[in-house]
Amino acid sequence: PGPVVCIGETMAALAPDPVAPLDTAELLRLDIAGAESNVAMYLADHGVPARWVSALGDDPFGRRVRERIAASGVDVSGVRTDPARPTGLLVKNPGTDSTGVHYYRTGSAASALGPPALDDPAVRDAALVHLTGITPALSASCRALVDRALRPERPYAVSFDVNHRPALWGDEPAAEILLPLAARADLVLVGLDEAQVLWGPALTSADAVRALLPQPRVLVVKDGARAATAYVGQGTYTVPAPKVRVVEPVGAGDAFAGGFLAGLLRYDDPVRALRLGHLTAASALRVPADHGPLPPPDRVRELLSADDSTWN
Ligand code: KDG
Repeated sequence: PGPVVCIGETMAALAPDPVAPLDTAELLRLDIAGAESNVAMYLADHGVPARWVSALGDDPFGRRVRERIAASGVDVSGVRTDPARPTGLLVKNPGTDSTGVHYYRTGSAASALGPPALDDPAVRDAALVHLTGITPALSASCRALVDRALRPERPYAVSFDVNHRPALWGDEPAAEILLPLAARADLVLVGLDEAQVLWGPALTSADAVRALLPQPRVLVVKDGARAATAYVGQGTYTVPAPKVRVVEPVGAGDAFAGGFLAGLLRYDDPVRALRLGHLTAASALRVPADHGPLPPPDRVRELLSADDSTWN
């Protein structure tokens, strides 16, 4: 089979180090941030061939993003350089309860992506295309790209992480646009909290989300630090999340997606896929950056085949 092709924007990211609010921070660390390339990097960590398709500016941030992702073992041959537009930038503002994000990405190279990106040979041989709800928020052309990737006659399967980013667009347009897109995907990942924000407080259980989204063959509903439930065909599988000492949560959803997809592709077993999702998310939760190191392969194998009582 072809690679998993992850399409979406990745930016340069600045975050205060040591952690402090931007009002008082003196030093900022330069990193990269992008949901879809995070998924590609975690897939590569798990040995699954992954390709990231996007556009970057012809600037130092763009070169840094490309090199960092390539160094993680992801194929970046389908990433275009746009000489007319800059690479986007994200700045993190740590607060007492949560981390705020400030985007400087309007008019970025990736925001000019559109449906023609899907005609690139880098996409045409995909076994699976991974998209997120960030992309339709970026521009009309990006929304058209996602819409076209989900056309019924597509030659690849599509996984879609709802990934609602309130800082990019309001809850209302997001709710209206993301639900029909998710309904057309083969595999959907969504947080229970995010489903409630988007589609109503009555969605208090994974089953309620499945009732709202009965179409995708695979639906994964993540209930934060508690558990994740996968609906696969007629089956329902719930796996509790391991306890983790959280350093910084951003990137954990992408890590979960990378682990889950790798598990499903490798083992065709929803429970192992959910476990690999949780284990990979834990790697992101333990570090300040979006991408953290996986446990050693022996430990991963041991946890995947543990019985239910030792798993948690
Ligand atoms: O999923 C983590 C992302 O939120 C982060 O890396 C930046 O892609 C990003 C976005 O658009 O918020």
